[in-house]
Amino acid sequence: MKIINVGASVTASNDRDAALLREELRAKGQLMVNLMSAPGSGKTTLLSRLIKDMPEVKIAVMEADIESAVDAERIEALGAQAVQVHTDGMCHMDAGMTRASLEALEDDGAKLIFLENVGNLICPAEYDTGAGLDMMILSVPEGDDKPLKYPLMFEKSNALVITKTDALPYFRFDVELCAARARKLNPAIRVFPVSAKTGDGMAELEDWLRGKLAAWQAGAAKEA
Ligand SMILES: Nc1nc2c(ncn2[C@@H]2O[C@H](COP(=O)(O)OP(=O)(O)OP(=O)(O)O)[C@@H](O)[C@H]2O)c(=O)[nH]1
Ligand SMILES: [Mg+2]
Repeated sequence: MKIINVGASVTASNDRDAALLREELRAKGQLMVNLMSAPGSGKTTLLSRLIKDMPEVKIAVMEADIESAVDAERIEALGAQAVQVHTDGMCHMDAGMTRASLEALEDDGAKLIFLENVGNLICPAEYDTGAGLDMMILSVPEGDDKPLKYPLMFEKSNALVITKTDALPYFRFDVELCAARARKLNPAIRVFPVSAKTGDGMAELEDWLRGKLAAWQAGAAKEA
């Protein structure tokens, strides 16, 4: 009886597709940000706030969900281009699915493109989407122990946004302890405590994103 594990070859082929996609986007000066979190952590609310707060940066959004178009409708209502992506039951996006989603976006000059990944703290971290930045959200009601229980997403993310800080009085959540747990897994991770509801802490996150976009585009210009 032969038993073979084909998981590694699927991952390797996805990694190649993702690397190619990333270079194509870089050549066009487009920074794609893969936004991951558990369901309901506040991804669409955070994106809505970024679109309102950063009018000088043209933003487009790909909303990946198993069903419905409610998130894309929320983004379009703000005047930004959005495409709703249905994953046919899958709990993550891979590089091929992301390329197909990007092709559905019209080229309206957007330089910052967010992929709101499927709400799930586990599977999305396992697949490289081709994004230039990986960003995750952990919200205060979820608890500060999540880096201990779901380490992979914290290891893979460039930034951790701790959101719903306006709810800190009602939950046992130690922001410093959570940040320390995340940094133990990933010393380079940037941590941004914010409330997308009140706007608290959003300016720091927005400045970081502006800096990352400028660096991404400068890298592309240098290579051209
Ligand atoms: N108090 C508070 N509530 C928030 C904040 N951000 C989001 N919420 C609420 O959290 C709930 C879920 O927010 P969404 O932005 O839809 O979350 P999501 O991660 O996009 O959800 P899915 O796409 O379904 O995974 C909504 O009721 C929001 O109003 C925040 O900063 N503070
Ligand atoms: Mg959403």
